[in-house]
Amino acid sequence: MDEQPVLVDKREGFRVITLNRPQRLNAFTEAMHLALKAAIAEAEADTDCRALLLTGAGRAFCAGQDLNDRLARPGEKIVLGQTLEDHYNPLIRKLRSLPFPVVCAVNGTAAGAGANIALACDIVVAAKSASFLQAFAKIGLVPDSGGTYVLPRLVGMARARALSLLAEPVPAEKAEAWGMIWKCVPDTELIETAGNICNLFASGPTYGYSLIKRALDASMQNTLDQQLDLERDLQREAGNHPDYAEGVRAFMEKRSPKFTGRKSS
Ligand code: T3D
Repeated sequence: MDEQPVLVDKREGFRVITLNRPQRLNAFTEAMHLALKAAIAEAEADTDCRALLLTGAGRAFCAGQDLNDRLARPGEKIVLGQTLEDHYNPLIRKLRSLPFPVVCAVNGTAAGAGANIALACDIVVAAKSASFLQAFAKIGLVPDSGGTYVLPRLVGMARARALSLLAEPVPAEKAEAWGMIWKCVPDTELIETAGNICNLFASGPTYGYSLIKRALDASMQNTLDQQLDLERDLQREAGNHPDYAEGVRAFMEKRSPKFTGRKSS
């Protein structure tokens, strides 16, 4: 049994969550799901936490579902769907709806649900040696954890279809060139780059960030008219928050703003 399937490191203004089953390329077991859920819930409950950095231990980010838990005995049927309902789907919804940004530092292979968990994060930075693999078709499954939703929107339908059907890995540099991720960096710079982004978020206008997340997520299915209305409503909310007044005051006074974080939201 794993001692700690997920590690949590509390930094100034953000937390680093590391998937920690390196011997199985950080593949998900029930225990790892529960540990990750608890770690994210604790981060959300801590109003000093203004960003998350998600990464993996060892040479992979995450190889998706642990297939050792899925090996059927002769004649036995494995009934899938429940793990998505209980764990993967709530995880994706949670990552998208957290009231602060989530940065994913993809340190190596991100396969199956592991790839789509990475792509659900707000900013994805990948090491040059990393790759993204929609591994599902290799074992007769359908991309899950939001893959069929997010992939066509990130890379277009032609690439989404080929990646899903052929299950070919996308190296990090190509993922960046295709607009699948924010940035590919040398391996040695990955954690520093992702940490710097989290440091920026840790002193940024957290409430405004949460509204940006909401606006961009809604734009995936809204018409232009609906989106214009939403922007108006969210801008109203942003303008009523003390961070807006502070941002403008700091600009006029030619100094760095002191945003309030989550405590006054
Ligand atoms: O409820 C449900 O089940 C539905 C939900 C589904 C969600 C999913 O994620 S389904 C997709 C599951 N994931 C995969 O199909 C990926 C399987 N892994 C691979 O294809 C390859 O391991 C990689 C491409 C990710 C990496 O290849 P490579 O050559 O770098 O490493 P490797 O030698 O294959 O793996 C290293 C070890 O990790 C190895 O163990 P060993 O031989 O050293 O004892 C391998 O078996 C283990 N490992 C890798 N992925 C998994 C795994 N063990 C269990 N489950 C895995 N997913």
